[in-house]
Amino acid sequence: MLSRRVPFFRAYSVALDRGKELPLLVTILTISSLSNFVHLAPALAPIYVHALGNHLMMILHGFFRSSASWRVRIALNLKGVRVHHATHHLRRGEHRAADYLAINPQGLVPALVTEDGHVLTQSLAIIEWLEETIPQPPLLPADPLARARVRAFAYVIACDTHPLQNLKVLNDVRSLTGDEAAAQAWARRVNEQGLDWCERALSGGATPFAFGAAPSLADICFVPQLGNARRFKADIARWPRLLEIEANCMALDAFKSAVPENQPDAEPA
Ligand SMILES: N[C@@H](CCC(=O)N[C@@H](CS)C(=O)NCC(=O)O)C(=O)O
Repeated sequence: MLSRRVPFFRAYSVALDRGKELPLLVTILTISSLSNFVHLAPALAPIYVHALGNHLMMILHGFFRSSASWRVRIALNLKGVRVHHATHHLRRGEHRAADYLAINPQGLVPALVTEDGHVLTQSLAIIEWLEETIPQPPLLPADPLARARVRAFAYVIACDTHPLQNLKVLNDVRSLTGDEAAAQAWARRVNEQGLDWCERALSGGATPFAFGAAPSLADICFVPQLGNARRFKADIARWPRLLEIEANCMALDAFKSAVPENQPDAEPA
């Protein structure tokens, strides 16, 4: 990648990861360097354009493998919102660094920084904020009963499944048992229990997506969780209806470009 090879680009990407003030500084320095080194103008112009563009963009703090970040990436894509990605490597503990705790004191990803600097945390709160500020296409049905059903399905994943298998819980299981195999088995079982319920809730349905003809908050939540289930080597064949809906989701660019492998910080499997 350019940013790995060229020191200036590297400095620029680091600046982007720190927030909005540093990129502005870089922009100003770039403009002043243009007046001194006019011959560099064509090479520096893309940085200038990128930096200015970045000021008009929200920043999504996340991690490629984080399924809560993945939910927000899908919702942003469905709403047609482009963001700058600031990444924090969870295994290296970067989400517990002081500069990230200043953004989200809970030390979890995702966090979304709006164009005017407001910080939003908790994936479902972020998605509901997007829904309220950019209503089209809707991620929740209009009917209150139907909305409650979609939300209940999403909460099975976001409240009753994912929190039991996130990194800090698995680290606790590891330290309590001293046994990596036990931690992996725990994560697999939690995923199987949550997704078994999702399968039961949707089996017998014939719609392309979980709750109808278009993707909703329900699909946004269960698709990344299926990704976790695969990572923890769950027996995914037990969820034929979820797999069928997942295939329909993956036919959409919004879902395809949100997968961990397609993120700027992705690592080989
Ligand atoms: N309920 C939160 C969960 C956020 C969460 O647990 N994020 C994980 C990544 S998917 C994380 O940051 N884990 C770091 C850790 O457990 O130390 C949400 O939906 O945003």
